[in-house]
Amino acid sequence: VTLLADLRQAIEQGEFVLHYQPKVDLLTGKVTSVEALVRWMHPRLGMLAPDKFIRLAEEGGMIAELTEWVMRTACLQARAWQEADLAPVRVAVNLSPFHFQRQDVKQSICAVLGSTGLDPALLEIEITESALMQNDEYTCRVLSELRDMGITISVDDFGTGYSSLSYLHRFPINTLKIDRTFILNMMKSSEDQAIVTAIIAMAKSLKMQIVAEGVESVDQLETLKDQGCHEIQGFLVSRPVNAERVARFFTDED
Ligand code: G
Ligand code: G
Ligand code: NA
Ligand code: MN
Repeated sequence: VTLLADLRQAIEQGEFVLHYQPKVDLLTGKVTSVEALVRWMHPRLGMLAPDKFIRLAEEGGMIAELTEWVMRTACLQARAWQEADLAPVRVAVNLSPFHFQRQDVKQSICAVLGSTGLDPALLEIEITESALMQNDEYTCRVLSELRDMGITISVDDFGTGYSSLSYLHRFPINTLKIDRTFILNMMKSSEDQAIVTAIIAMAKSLKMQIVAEGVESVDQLETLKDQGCHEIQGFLVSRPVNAERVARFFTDED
């Protein structure tokens, strides 16, 4: 059988788990949000990363179902953390552009919030810069409605698309996440360093929060802090880990 047939079954049988990666505020050291990253526990192939099956789910017309599972699981987890009296932390879910372009995307998000009872202020959605540009009027309207509900809107992999300043400011965006390729190259390439500096300055002038992805070293952290970057995410803080382990980053102990 093909992986596509397996995936159909996996969705019915719930063979997925979520790992979470924290985003940390550089001034306070506190976790602001955790990004939910899906993994497929394949019965024969073991744990598969999303690059092995998200495209397949998109092409096979299963992405909405998979995303609904991800949202529901992430929202239930965020509620559980909230009820455990941990410091409030948002959960961030990646939305595929295929899913986002559906007419019922807002309804599906509302349905998940309704059934899980999560405060919308504790939900964040991440959409890629390239997804923003597709069908921009529809995208802008849906994002505005979601933001009016109190949901946080983040733009993922920023810097890899081609949005201009004038374009970006029309969208109700809270946060830009600088793509990790720029962070990776920043210490050895002055061009990449210049791009990071420019993105931070631009985000600040647009009153957006800025997150650097893929931060692996203290040198990167220090440079980003000097430039006024607000938050970091990456292996330096933590790899994506299960719900229990990520909660250690926002318990008040020690
Ligand atoms: O850690 P990692 O290998 O999980 O993530 C690889 C890529 O898969 C990232 O670009 C991430 O945004 C994407 N991804 C992870 N989880 C999801 C998900 O639930 N939905 C979608 N659409 N993409 C995801
Ligand atoms: O595109 P998205 O930003 O959602 O991608 C998240 C992906 O990046 C996941 O595959 C995650 O495991 C990976 N990732 C997260 N932090 C780091 C890091 O510090 N270094 C590297 N190389 N990859 C990272
Ligand atoms: Na992401
Ligand atoms: Mn990203």
